[in-house]
Amino acid sequence: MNETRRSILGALDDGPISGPELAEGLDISRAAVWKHVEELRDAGFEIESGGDGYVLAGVAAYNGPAVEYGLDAPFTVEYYDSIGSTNDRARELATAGVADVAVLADEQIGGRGRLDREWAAPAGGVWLSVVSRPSIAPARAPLYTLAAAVATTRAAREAGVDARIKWPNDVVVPVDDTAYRKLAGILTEMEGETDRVEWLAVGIGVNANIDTADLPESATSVRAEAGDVDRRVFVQRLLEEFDAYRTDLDAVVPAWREHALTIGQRVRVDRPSGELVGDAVDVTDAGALVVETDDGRVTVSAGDCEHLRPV
Ligand code: BT5
Repeated sequence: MNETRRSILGALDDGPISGPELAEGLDISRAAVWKHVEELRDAGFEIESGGDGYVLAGVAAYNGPAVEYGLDAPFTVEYYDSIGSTNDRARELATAGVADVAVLADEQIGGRGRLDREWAAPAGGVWLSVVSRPSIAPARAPLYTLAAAVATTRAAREAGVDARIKWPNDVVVPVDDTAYRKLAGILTEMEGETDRVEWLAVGIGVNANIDTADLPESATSVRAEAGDVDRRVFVQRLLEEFDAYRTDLDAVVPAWREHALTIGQRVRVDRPSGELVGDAVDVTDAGALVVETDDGRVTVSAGDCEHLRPV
């Protein structure tokens, strides 16, 4: 956001404040104050002018400045009404050297899941990709995916949804003991060398204010579970939680376990090296799933996991 407009919003926080006071405080003309206020109004900030001056009555918009305003995390937000994939844009920014940017869109027309699967991303969802440049070893990178799952789960639970985590990257809502519907998915992409991550782009897709008719059959949405959510506040909470965990990676797995649906379930895991069936018993400190099989314990660091009915 433009620095002057950010300062005006800051002053309005402690408001009401008059136009002349704003002009003097920011060392700009009264006409310039008026112009900035109009632009903020156009961006969805409900600025009222009364006898005592300007007051910020609310923020109705869902866009970059609106999400940045009041956000307690160090991200700038790049917003699109429609984009191919926020992860593609995040990769571009990451390759150009940018850090701590969140790319946000109302709709994606080329949304991607893992392994180039399609991701349905109609208008009304939360489609978000966050670029970080952490100094961590690549082996710790999966913790970023788990951190995103925890952050998404927390934001969804605050919105009234019974969200749980299915290893490694799905946020789901249980239907019964073994069945679930997918609320959100996470796609982490990275660049790095053997001992150092250069950047991580964590893509988070949440079916927020969407009818389930517009989603794959196995999906659910915040709308279907709990009614529509204020996406601006939802994204802020998600980014704040994600930031808290990415800066405290040791706290990620304990928080993940708290919300995990997978531990204790009979699972089938599809790995690059073959299929595995057994009981999921734990998640390691690095985020790998520990499965008790007929042939002993196996630790799986990546794969697709399906919860099975108990035998
Ligand atoms: C994922 O892949 O779950 C990762 C999804 C990541 C999406 C975000 S949105 C922001 C960012 N930009 C992108 O382009 N992507 C990221 P995976 O585990 O492979 O699951 C994909 C499977 O989920 C598909 O094959 C469908 O079966 C199902 N699916 C597709 N769209 C869905 C949706 N909106 N809700 C629930 N399930 C969906």
